[in-house]
Amino acid sequence: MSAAEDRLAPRVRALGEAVAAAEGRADAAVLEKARAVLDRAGARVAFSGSYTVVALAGATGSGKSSLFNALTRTDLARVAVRRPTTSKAMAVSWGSELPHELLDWLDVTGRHLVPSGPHELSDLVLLDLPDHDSTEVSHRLAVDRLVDLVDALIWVVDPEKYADAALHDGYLKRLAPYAEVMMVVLNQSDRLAPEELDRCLSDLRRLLDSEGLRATPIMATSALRETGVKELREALARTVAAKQAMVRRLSADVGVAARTLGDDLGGGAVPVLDTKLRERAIRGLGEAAGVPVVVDGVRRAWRRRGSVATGWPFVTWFARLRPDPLKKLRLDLKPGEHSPTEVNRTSLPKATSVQRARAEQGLRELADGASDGLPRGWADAVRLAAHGRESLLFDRLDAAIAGTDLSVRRGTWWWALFGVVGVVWLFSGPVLAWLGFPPLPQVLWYHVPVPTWLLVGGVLGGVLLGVLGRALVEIGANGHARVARKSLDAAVGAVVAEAVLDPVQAELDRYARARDAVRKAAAA
Ligand SMILES: Nc1nc2c(ncn2[C@@H]2O[C@H](COP(=O)(O)OP(=O)(O)OP(=O)(O)O)[C@@H](O)[C@H]2O)c(=O)[nH]1
Ligand SMILES: [Mg+2]
Repeated sequence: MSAAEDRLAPRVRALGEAVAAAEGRADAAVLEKARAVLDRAGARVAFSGSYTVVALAGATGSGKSSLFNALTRTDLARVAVRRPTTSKAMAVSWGSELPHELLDWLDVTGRHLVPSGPHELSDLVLLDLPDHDSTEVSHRLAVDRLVDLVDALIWVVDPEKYADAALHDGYLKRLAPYAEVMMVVLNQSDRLAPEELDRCLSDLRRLLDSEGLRATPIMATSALRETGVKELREALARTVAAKQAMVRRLSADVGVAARTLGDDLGGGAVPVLDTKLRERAIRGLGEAAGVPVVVDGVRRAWRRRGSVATGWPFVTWFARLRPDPLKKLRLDLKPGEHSPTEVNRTSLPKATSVQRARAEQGLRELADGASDGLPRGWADAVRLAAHGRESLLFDRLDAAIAGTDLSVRRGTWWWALFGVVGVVWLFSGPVLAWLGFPPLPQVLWYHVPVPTWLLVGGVLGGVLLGVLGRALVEIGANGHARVARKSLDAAVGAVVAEAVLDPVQAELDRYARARDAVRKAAAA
């Protein structure tokens, strides 16, 4: 097995991967052509990979059928002065039996077997094609179809029409990637003087070179006089013996398809969904879903619960009258407070049109950033990935917020301490009196009786305790708001990742995969 043959299978696989990845994103016609190459490669290898299929193609009257007869030493092909003569492709196969499956795939019904002797051609299927420049559309279609399928092509030209645009612009230029599996034969050489023939051949060579066909050999023949026919048969025998034509042809097919798909994929850097883009999307969607409202609710709830627990009892009665901000949002409910049949949902205000517009703007920015420089089909796919789950996004964000532990249900240990100290402080006097302690002896301190000091101290101490408690509660409220913000950001982040960022990343990965596969498929 040759190196080219070794490389063909992985390259065909890579092209298959690239096509699968680019499905629905790359240009439909480009994908269609690549799929045709994949089908062709699979079928060609399956049907008699040991045969080499060579076709004689060219303008009408160049002498294809005459050369076909000369090469096969038969008169199977009809040769005539009337133009065009050949209307259907005909095949001759050398060997002991006809490769029917291969000929069925080629859709060539006229088929003949030429028994091959020890010094004859074998494993060769030679086709005589109709004219490519025909007035008959069916001829041109048959030629185009078979030019795409055969392993090697012999272009038969004559001294008048060897430079015709129909041949060069219609076929040869675009077939430059197949230069190695083509040959150009200047037939009817008997009609030229030796120096004219030399001039024609060098003119033809120059033309082919300018068209990227340096690797395509040229020969001169006369089917009429049988000059050059032996050399052409030997060249064919070498092509068949090398068993390279099929692989080279398919390899060129894969290369052309991969490069065309590669051009469609573009060559810029694959966009990266960086932290900045991710964070901006999470923040924007979190804000639209009400995270700041909840964080503020946590701060206010902590303040309210803290002052209820630490304040002076008669102050706390008023505080208790105000509804708990989190309960109002149906957040931070105790297990029993959820209706068992109800989905856990917040009563956060519905996103306003401004918030929604900002969320959409965030998604758009994300999609634009993540599709920067991508070809249109891929940019559309990235946009679709970013917006695809948009209709469910707010419900899922709401559920994520409802499910976040805001850690404000439990108070903190020093609230109890403040409560106890406050109550003891408040009731110590009456309790002492009620217990019937003997009145203390009149003691003066700085000319003021000690009980007065105690009363003033008690009042001031209570106020101080209240101020201290409030300051500590405020610090706690801000701290808890920060913690809640973190938990909420994480919950929102998880939803945004799953519904927006992951699908976008998957699309970028798919693009990178297509680019990578196409590069592997193109590497001959
Ligand atoms: N002088 C000369 N005439 C030739 C040669 N080869 C073919 N002819 C003549 O050219 C005419 C066309 O030959 P064909 O073999 O039918 O040409 P073709 O390319 O098969 O033409 P289509 O089937 O119409 O595409 C016939 O009259 C042949 O006799 C040659 O080498 N020298
Ligand atoms: Mg013919």
